[in-house]
Amino acid sequence: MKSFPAHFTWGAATASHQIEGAWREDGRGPCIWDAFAHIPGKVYQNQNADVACDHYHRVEEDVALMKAMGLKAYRFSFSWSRLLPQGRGAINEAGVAFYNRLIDALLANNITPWVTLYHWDLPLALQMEMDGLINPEIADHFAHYAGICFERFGDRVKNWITLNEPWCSAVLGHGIGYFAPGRISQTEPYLAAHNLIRAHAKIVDVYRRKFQATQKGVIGITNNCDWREPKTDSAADRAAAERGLEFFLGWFADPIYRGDYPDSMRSAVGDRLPQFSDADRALVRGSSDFFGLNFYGGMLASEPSSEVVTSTVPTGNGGMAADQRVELSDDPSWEKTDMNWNVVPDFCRKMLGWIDRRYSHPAIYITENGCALPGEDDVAVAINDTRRVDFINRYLAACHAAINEDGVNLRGYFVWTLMDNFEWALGYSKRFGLHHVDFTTGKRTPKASAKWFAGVMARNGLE
Ligand code: PNW
Repeated sequence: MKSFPAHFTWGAATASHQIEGAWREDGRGPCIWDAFAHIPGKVYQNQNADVACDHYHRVEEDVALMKAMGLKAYRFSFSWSRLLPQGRGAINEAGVAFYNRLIDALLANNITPWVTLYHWDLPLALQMEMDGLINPEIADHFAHYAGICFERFGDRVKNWITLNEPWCSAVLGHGIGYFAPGRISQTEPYLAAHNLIRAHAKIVDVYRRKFQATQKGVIGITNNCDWREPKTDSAADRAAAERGLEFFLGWFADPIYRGDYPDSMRSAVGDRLPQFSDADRALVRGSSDFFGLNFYGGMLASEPSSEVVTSTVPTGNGGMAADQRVELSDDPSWEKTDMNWNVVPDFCRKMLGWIDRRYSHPAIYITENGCALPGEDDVAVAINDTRRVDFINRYLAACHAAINEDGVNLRGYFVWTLMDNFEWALGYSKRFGLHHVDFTTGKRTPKASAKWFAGVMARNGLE
């Protein structure tokens, strides 16, 4: 048996926009993903999250699913425009009541809530009135919204994540237009990223100054990164892999843990990369109590053989490809998920080691890991998801090795995701859930992986 440390956090994750539905009920305001999904051609088969898993009307049932599998922690996000329909101004008390019901139900069942304040569903009013994330003033609106959340929920919520995957908001939302708000630019991703980092720091500052001493919680940020493995042992390919990691994770984590963007980005991006003011730098540096990581896969990296052009499809998660100049490829022997993402558990261990070294041994939580598998529309196929069990088992074995052999301070692991849901631009066509959802009837059915993961949590280890 591979045992995990005592007090290791075991959980599952979701996000408001992907599960809640009830998009115009009880005073919820529209968000940028509502607007984006309603533009024909932006989402697979013009699907949208108007209903999604209808979690808004099924909270008690969904907490019962968690209880049935012995879930210890549940990571979910608040819909900003359900709490503040215009992003600022009046509070929607019906939205507060909804999250109170959810939080109280979790606590009544001994499930620890982990709340993400922002998982991509920016209130549409803030996009229309002030251009959303590319306006520096957005950071103050984030801080104001967060302060209301701490005030209303911080007596019971002790684990806060400011932002989910700002890389996606920057690159997919403002670089290639694949995600809301659908903008295409070589400049705006750096502005959006910069303002998100500033927003994160301002949120943490509010928490630390006004709430942390009395509420006694922790607060951090979740970033995503795919591993970059040098394709050959050449110095050029090793440098390309390192540059790839700096453009992916260093972009967001270096300012927080080291005080500025990586040098490789400064030299490649030049004037398009914003500077931190002294005041901002002071707030940003040290602004995370833990290191949240969403880990899904990786690719081989090499020095490009010719000029790199930027494409508008998210192949290989290249991100700002022309600036970073890294050629990405797959090893043909790799198994792939339904997302076409590579199944590379060894790379999870390498990623954890890289973070451990570069950022001086932080407490790390894997806040998402999981896989979409083909054929799971059919519930009979979905309930026999032995490939998902194998996937999670292998990634957890890699985590176990990182902890025990490499000394990495990994404190928890959340599966993405509790149940099949709205997978952004891919609509309902990709299923990551531990539970199958029939999107016609709303019926939830546990997959084999839910039962297997229940055992892992119960014994705090792998058999
Ligand atoms: C993460 N890409 O997102 C998110 O945090 C989840 O909301 C999402 O459902 C999950 O992973 C599975 O996709 C990503 O195309 C979505 O590069 C897409 C990409 C990266 C991350």
